[in-house]
Amino acid sequence: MRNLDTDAIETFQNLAIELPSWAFGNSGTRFKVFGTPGTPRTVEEKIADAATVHRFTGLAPKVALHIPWDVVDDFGALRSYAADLGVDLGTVNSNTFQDDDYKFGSLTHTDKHVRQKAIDHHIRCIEVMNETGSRDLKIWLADGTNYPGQGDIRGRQDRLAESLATIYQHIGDEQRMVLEYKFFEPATYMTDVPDWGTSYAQVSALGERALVCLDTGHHAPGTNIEFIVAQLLRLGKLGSFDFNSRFYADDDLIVGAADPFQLFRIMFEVIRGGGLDTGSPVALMLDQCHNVEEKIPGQIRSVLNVQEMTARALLVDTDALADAQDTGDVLGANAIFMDAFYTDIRPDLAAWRAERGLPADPMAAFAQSGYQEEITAARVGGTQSSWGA
Ligand code: LRH
Ligand code: MN
Ligand code: MN
Repeated sequence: MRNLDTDAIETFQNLAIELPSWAFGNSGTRFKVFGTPGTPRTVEEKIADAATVHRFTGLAPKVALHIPWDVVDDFGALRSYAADLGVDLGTVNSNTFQDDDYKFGSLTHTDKHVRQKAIDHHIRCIEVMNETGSRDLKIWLADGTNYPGQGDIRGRQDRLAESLATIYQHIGDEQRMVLEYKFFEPATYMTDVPDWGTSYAQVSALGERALVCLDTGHHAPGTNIEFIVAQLLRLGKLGSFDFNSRFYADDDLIVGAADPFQLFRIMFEVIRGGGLDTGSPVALMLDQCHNVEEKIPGQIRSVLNVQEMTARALLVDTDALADAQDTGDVLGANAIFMDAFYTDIRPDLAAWRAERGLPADPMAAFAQSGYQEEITAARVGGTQSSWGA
């Protein structure tokens, strides 16, 4: 690959992206969820579609589950089913946001019975992880308040800390817990884990197998996300990413669609901080929904975007950059950075794939493969899965 030395090539080859099962189901806005021909009706069908993305790109060897959206009788059998299709089951996402009992919170609730119910759900998720062979439990909470005075901010943090500590005791030696933050939605005044600092404070109190999850759509507009990436890597507390992109809110759009330069800057810091080194603890996951576009190509496009910006970030001449930075050459340093970003590496990536027996153009190869037509014909009857089921 052009201009990449051996180390950079090794880093590049380490790229592996986990796909969210829910990206293959129908999703929409609060106004309408559109059905799409061929949409999976079962967890198995979602996994088959995720495995297809991996087959065409070689980039997506794991599928993340969301519990209870992806509940099956036998998770061990699901693991074997996935393995037969060439993928592993990845992060298990807990869900304490779709139950009437959680109206005023889950792990932070004032009622200890509701807190216990939410804790028990997480313990069930850890049992699922034991069966699926998953390493990570990802916790995102919808907990928060809508009006000033509605809840005791401090008391909610204390209850959160206590609930998390109880769950953490069940995390196995080879397992980890990642805590995802989001500064808004569904709560409107404050959320209980609004930012990386809160997540960092909470997980730091637990132990080394508790880490922060950074969802790129969960910040205030204008936030310098790559700075947070650099800081968390520096602190050894960046556990995982939920990649997506956004124009306005938590839009869950294709990663790199809204702002490819931001994705480049993030990948530069990931690489700089060792996040793509062999054995790195950073899990790269997508958390996206495809409302109006086709889902499988939507996921193919997404992983290719991450690959492309990773390759471009690896093109940065870091020695020259360090020199320019050290000598106060502001414009020189910026030019070195931008040169890499502006380099069109797509022909090199196509050649790279072809050399490895992958389609040079995965989007075109998928379109010509007949897979979409096959699932459209086969998946009739039953209920299509959607975000939330
Ligand atoms: C919340 C979130 C979280 C959920 C997912 C469906 O906005 O990013 O990761 O698990 O969406
Ligand atoms: Mn997320
Ligand atoms: Mn989100």
